[in-house]
Amino acid sequence: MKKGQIVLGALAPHPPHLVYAENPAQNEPKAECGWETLRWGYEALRKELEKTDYDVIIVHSPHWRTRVGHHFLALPEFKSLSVDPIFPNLFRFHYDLKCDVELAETLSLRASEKGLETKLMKNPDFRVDYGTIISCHLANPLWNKPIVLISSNSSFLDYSNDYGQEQMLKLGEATRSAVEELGRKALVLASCSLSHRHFTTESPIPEDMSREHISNYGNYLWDMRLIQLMKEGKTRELFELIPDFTEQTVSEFDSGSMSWLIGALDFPDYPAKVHAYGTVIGTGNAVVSWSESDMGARK
Ligand code: 2X7
Ligand code: FE2
Repeated sequence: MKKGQIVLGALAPHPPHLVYAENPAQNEPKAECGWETLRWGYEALRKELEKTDYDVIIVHSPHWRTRVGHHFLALPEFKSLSVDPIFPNLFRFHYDLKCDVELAETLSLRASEKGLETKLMKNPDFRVDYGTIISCHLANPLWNKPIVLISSNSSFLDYSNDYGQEQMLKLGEATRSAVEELGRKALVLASCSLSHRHFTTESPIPEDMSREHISNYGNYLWDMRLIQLMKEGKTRELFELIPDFTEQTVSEFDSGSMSWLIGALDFPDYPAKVHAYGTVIGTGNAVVSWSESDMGARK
């Protein structure tokens, strides 16, 4: 069997507003428009994916939090209604998701060999979180690729940033080895925002873009600093900054999604493609990709 490979990795944020504004048939609430910059960024990512040969999506989501260990969806299909608990007015999405169980099991095994606590989720009634659904839908609205979903373990919060970072690097390495071992061509998605201070009230028309902006200048500067490092291919510096960034901007990076992505891609040193930066209810979000072809272009 040919050795597998991660063919593209992306920072793929999941504000429910983006799916709401796209009006897919699966989502009950309907919008007029909204958050175009980010949606056009996802459009650019999808164009890139059209040219990319991949057979599975591996996603790490901040909204499937597990207290003990790293969990993996491990049944062939999950079908239900996913509702955002904060924005049920924007996101009630009927999903039907297929899983790559063999890859999930191998990933879990490789992670436990590295000393990580792991568990396979085999409850058929398990409801998949909105973070997963949104990132997967925006990257691949056809839903024609199987998914491996990884939970976010709360090691950053329960132990320390250093411990969390160490765990996520191991999980990233385990992800890469499982993909290589099974000969998969994988798209990996870190489903998270950048800065995460948000407004506590919503405008009467959620998609009224005259009300949308970053929550504060400090968070904006932090977001730009991180994006600059991505553009310069400086993922080691980025990795080192994650604890400070997370603390200052209450970022979802405390879920480990971004650290896992960097680990899975083995600290890419080539420039990332920044498809978009935009705000959603005051949070900072960027659609960014690292692809095998970008790396090839530089070598
Ligand atoms: O979960 C989210 C998020 N990460 C960003 C913005 C708005 C809502 O939900
Ligand atoms: Fe979120």
